[in-house]
Amino acid sequence: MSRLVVVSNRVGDLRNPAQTGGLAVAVSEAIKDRGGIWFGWDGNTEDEADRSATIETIGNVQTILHPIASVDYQPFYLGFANSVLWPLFHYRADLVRYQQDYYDAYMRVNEQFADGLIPHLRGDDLVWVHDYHFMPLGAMLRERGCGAKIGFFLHIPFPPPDIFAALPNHQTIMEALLQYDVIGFQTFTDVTNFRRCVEEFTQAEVNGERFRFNGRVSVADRFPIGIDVEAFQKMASSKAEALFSEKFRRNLVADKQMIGVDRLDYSKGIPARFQAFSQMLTRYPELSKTVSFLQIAPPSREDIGAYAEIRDELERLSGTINGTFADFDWTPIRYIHRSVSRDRLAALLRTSQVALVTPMRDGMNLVAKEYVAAQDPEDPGVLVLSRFAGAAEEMPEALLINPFDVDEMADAFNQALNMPIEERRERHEILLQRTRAFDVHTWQERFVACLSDPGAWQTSIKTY
Ligand code: GDG
Repeated sequence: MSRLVVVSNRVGDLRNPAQTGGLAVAVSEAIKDRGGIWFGWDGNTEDEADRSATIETIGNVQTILHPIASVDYQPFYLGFANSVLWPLFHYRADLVRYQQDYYDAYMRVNEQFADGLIPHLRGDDLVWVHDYHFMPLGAMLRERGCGAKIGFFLHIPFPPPDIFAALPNHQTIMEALLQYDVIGFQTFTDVTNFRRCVEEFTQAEVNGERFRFNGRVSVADRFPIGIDVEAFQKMASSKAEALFSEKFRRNLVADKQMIGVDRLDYSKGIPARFQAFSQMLTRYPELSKTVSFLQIAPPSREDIGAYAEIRDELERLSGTINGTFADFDWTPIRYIHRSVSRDRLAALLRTSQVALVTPMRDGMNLVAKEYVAAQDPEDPGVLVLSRFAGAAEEMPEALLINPFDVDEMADAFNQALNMPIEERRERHEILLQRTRAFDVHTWQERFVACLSDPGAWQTSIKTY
């Protein structure tokens, strides 16, 4: 069996099951299954003359942590990755803050990673590069003579050509992506957008989802990411009772709870969700004191202006809503701006009657899947899901909403709170089946199978 070499910006903490962030959670599960090397940034920006990579072995996984110079960190990570690519790929061209030196640092860090990784690679390895931080890495490994199979998986959406064209370096990035053997996305929409960008911005020969460019053939497909359903179910049900009875029921005056769990990010649609909750209380005054809304939103990328702004906005909105609707015995919104442990999170999802997953745009959204896994199948809660989350493609039995339409959301929240038990069970059963079918193990196995033999891979793309 070929060795798996995973590359991502952050290396997950394999000893800590409570980590936050979709990629770290999912890749940790995947690499523990198979073993191999996990190569990434060591999280350090201190400059020391003799700093070199730190190598550690944890079970069947070797982690190699590579430093990034502090002069590069800001323009690479906060700059190009998170102030250019992240907003652009989430269709927010208005938030892009492009600077040439951001791009230069992005390319420099990718070169350094290629230099750092190449001595560890063997010809028969399967190299699996993750996410927007490392789009050019595969091409740079090729330039250094790497003959191994190299695949790339994008965790976030891939935008259509009109948006992608706003990136001054779009052609270089497209050509670099075509140096991978496999280019994986979360959804059909992403694959289609990518194919359209190949057609518009490169000279590649296009044959369905196969592309030939500079003598190399690559294949693109969707590999929807999932969760470890059983592990999450276990976490949700073992702690649920204890937590619920001990802490929650005592404090909670309202009968029902709605929950949102998101890194504090503008792509997640939290302000519109707050507004829709407020609108729901105005439209359906009978719900007053019967429901409270718990929003958990741990801090994320706080050094970037757009993130500081959204934090201010949420504090203002939750204050205004509580000021308007609260009573002596009822707090409508509880907004928690810090990270909660993973088992507590699982228990909170289980004890909430409705989950609000309403991103404006999201690659997949694992919280939607975690909520489904956490439910008691006899008395399951209702998932309200944005049609712009990648998860919506596989989860049409959720209550799908348009996160730009606050009125529609308010009505859907009310519908979710009042949904009869038979309908809840029916919807949940199918959602759980599909969450199992597209779990994190399937995701990993399908990607690795495709990367092992890209020429023989049958793409799963439906015809539009
Ligand atoms: C990216 C893409 C894609 C959240 N708060 C806490 C906490 N979390 C955990 C959740 C979930 C993970 O973090 C978040 O994953 P998401 O998928 O929802 O979102 P992103 O972080 O934006 O992930 C996304 C994903 O990559 C995977 O490909 O689905 O579209 O944007 O697991 O439960 N965990 C703990 N405390 C918290 O307060 N312990």
